[in-house]
Amino acid sequence: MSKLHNQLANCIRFLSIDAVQKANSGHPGMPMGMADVATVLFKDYLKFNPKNPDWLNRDRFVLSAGHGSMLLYSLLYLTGYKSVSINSIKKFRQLNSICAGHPEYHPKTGIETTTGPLGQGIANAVGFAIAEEVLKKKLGENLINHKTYVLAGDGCLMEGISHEAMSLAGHLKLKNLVMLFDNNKISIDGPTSLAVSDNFKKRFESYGWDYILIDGHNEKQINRALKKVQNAKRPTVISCKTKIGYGSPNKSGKSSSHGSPLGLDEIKLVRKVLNWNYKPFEIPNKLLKEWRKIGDKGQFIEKKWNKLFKKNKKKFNQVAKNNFKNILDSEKKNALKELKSLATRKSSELTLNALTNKDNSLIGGSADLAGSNNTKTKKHKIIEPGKFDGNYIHYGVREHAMSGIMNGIALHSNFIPYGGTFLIFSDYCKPSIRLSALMQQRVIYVMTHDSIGLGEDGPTHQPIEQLSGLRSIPNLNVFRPADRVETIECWEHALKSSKTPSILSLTRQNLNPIRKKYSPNNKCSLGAYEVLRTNKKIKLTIFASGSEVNLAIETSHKLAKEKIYSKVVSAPCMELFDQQSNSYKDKILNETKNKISIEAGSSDCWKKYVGESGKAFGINEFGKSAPYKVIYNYFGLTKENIAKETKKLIKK
Ligand SMILES: Cc1ncc(C[n+]2csc(CCOP(=O)(O)OP(=O)(O)O)c2C)c(N)n1
Ligand SMILES: [Mg+2]
Repeated sequence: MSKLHNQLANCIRFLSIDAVQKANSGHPGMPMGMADVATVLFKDYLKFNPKNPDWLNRDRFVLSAGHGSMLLYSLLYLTGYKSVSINSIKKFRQLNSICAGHPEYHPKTGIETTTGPLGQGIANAVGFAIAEEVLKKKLGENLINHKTYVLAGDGCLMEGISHEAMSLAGHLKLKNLVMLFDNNKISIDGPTSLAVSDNFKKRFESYGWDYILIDGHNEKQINRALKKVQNAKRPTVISCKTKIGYGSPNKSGKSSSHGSPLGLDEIKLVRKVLNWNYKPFEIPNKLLKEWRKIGDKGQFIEKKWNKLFKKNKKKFNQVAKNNFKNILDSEKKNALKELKSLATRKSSELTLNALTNKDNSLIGGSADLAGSNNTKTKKHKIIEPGKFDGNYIHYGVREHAMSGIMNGIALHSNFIPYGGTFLIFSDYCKPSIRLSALMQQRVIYVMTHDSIGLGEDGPTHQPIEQLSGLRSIPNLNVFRPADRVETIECWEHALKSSKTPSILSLTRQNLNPIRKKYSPNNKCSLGAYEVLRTNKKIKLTIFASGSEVNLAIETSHKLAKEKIYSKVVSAPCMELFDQQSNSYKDKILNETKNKISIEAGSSDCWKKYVGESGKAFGINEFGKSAPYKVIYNYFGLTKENIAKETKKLIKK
């Protein structure tokens, strides 16, 4: 091993050790163990330009083992990214430092994605690799030809999402995807042998990946492996045998170096062992210069690329151009011409049919429920193994990976991914949905069969607490449209929300149209709005969403016969309603003292609108297997029962 290599790698090691020590928390073991691999990757292979972190054709480096965040921050500082200064490293894990406990995505920083929940980064990387191939088909191989590297540890590979994501990546033959597996055989509880006896070679080869086993501290072996993957035909795992906490005489190879400061005495010993005679946070000029030279190379590569890009910029802008608003406005007019009873999943399909066009940036898919989620239209072209001239992904029964992959696709460039499953299986997507929201990514989740209205499949498939759980995730819009026009409007809002992911909660069963007159305004963007009143003067407000808006209307008419007048408020998106002006909210919420809500799911989240004196009609137990009208009846979600209960409430 060359002396220079060792010294460059030690820069990463000591920045990591010192930052964790100063913060008095963090994970030194992984950066110490993977410093050699990262040094060779950044020095000789990774194509990146710290002066323009978001350069379109850069190689993506994803730190799936997000606890080793100091590895990434050290590399960003050393190679000259403006985002990370030595001062920010000194503020590792302190309020508002870019060097947060785990990497948090911010544009133009070199932090490509938010990681920490183990395994997510692997799915993100698969998304990056898919997006790269699809964009390459649109712009040409001269322009788009980058790799995606993902650093994953034992923990990432124990997570189920790693299986889902790697299996799909192998199937699709994502040859530009490279995993650097930190094979140190240690996790928090101790040696991985406590819980794992997988044969990694067989595991990965069965997915269709190439597998290369190397000593992760041997510069030559690292180099040889990285050289080889440049011409790979399939995704590759480079399994790097490393020592966690490399260089620490008492803690290396042990879980004690995983997640706590080494301690001042031990750090002294590491400095001795690795022959590092510098103060904490000191990177000698000579080495900093070497690292900056590595970072500077990218400028020239990008400059050359830019010349080519300029000639093709028109093509790129074409891909980025989305004419959604006009398309959806005509769609609304079409819907009003037809006015028939439709499931909102079908309305969503009709909307997608209008939107789908190979030149725009939508990439659709579903987790083996294309026909049920109505996510695939006749116009879609399927993305197949090695063939990326398409815009639809069969994700297979892999909801979690689908969601993590969509995050990667959204992060990559200007693609807008959407993917379908049943709303009940949003639970299988939840960790990635949360990250879409945290990272402010425009990912659209098409979740159908959104209540007991799915009928016979029964309680295992009938969402109860899902809507209210999803609504409690910050920066996530949960849409539950009531008819075709609302479905179009919710799609429109989701597409234009460039910093917020959306859930479209859609029905299996048919719904009668509610919006029958054209309005150029997107009323769903208000979150909640009046759809009916039975008199000018009213004494009841009925809130409802999705399939229950029809029920609310029937109930309102029934009560009107008994001279109890009311208005019905369709509330397709609580989050958007909550953001409206106080005067608008006041008008909707406070016209009457008596308020009820109807939604076929947990009722708690409606209490903020109906108040203590109101009543939220919903379902707070598991569903039933039966034809859906029977189930609605069983749970008292009928106009007769709701009218009866409401009269009692008004009398009080
Ligand atoms: C989904 C998830 N579960 C649990 C954790 C807590 N956790 C953080 S690191 C870790 C062990 C990881 O082991 P490994 O990937 O081998 O990392 P190493 O100790 O080698 O650095 C665990 C369980 C987490 N971050 N994410
Ligand atoms: Mg490990």
